[in-house]
Amino acid sequence: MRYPILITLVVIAGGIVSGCGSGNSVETKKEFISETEESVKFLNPPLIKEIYTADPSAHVFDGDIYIYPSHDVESKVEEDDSGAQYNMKDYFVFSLDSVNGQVVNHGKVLDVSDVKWAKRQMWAPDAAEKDGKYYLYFPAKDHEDLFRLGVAVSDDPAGPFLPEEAPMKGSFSMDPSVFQDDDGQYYIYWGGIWGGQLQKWRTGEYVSTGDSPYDDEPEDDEPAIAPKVAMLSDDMLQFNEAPRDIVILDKSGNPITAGDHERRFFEASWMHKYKGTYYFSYSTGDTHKIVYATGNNPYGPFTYQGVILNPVQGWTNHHSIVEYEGQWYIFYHDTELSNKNYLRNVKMSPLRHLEDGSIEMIDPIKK
Ligand code: FUB
Repeated sequence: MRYPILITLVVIAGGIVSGCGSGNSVETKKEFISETEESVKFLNPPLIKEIYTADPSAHVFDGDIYIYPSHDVESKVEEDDSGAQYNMKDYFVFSLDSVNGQVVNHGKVLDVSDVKWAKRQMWAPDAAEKDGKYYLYFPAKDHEDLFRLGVAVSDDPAGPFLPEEAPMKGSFSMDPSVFQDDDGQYYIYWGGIWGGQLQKWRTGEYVSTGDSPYDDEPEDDEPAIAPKVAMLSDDMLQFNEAPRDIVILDKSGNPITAGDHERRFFEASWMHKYKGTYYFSYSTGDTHKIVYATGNNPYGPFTYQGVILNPVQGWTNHHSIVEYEGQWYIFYHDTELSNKNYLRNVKMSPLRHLEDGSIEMIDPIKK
């Protein structure tokens, strides 16, 4: 397959649409690479080529690496500020039995038509294992067009997954990810601003003062919107407590502010633990980076540390971090195969924790 050979540095001042919004009414001007130039070399090749995949959540189950991605499709839905063009309808599961092994496609494991409460937009999922059962956590818009979090259950990491009748009680927004601490307790992290609707839940209820996803954000000098965390119930199907805010601080101990687009939380929460430290990583959205903050417990607060993954090709950046046979890896996506923001492909790369506890920054594009 051949792709247009040009590089386009797109200024986000209007009309460029992300997974979770567009820049239409946003003042910030940031560049991202939307198409491939001949001189550009990608650090890693796509793992999956037969369908478009994004937002890869990777886990090691039964000694194999399982990948739970979004399944991007061309859906003819018009692009809008809330990311309607990310109109995914189902989930597929993939696995590898070694790092350079063949990727096995286990096929479709859940379809939106099987989920009573869900209407559209099956965005970034994650999975967890407990006592031999596997749980797929996924966001979708309900029949009132509000994002909720759902759970589906299987006896096999490769699915298929049977969805619960209703979304998780009290759930809202999107991008769930589940972390198991060393004591066996599970925590769910989630949220995403703009098209992910998190800014409209600031009071604990859905309050929308306008149709734009950019309404309802704090002022630039106020603390940024916080991602959420809750302990999971023993049966893995519900929150075991009221959602808590994750506070992200700068190194002086001040909350990262809403106007600090280089560092504030946008979407794509992920938690991993290394040598007793909790690493909370996330996407900065309109500045296109995966960054991280560290803390000494699963709830935080977390102190901002730096960039893990520089911008990929395409608007969205979304990742997971997993240890496999003593080596850490980051799974992420870009748009190498399609040159379209909403048709992405999953990749993986080794990730290194340095002696001082920091993470070595990865540049996914070699210029
Ligand atoms: O795939 C749809 C959305 O795009 C995800 O939920 C976001 O994290 C972004 O990658």
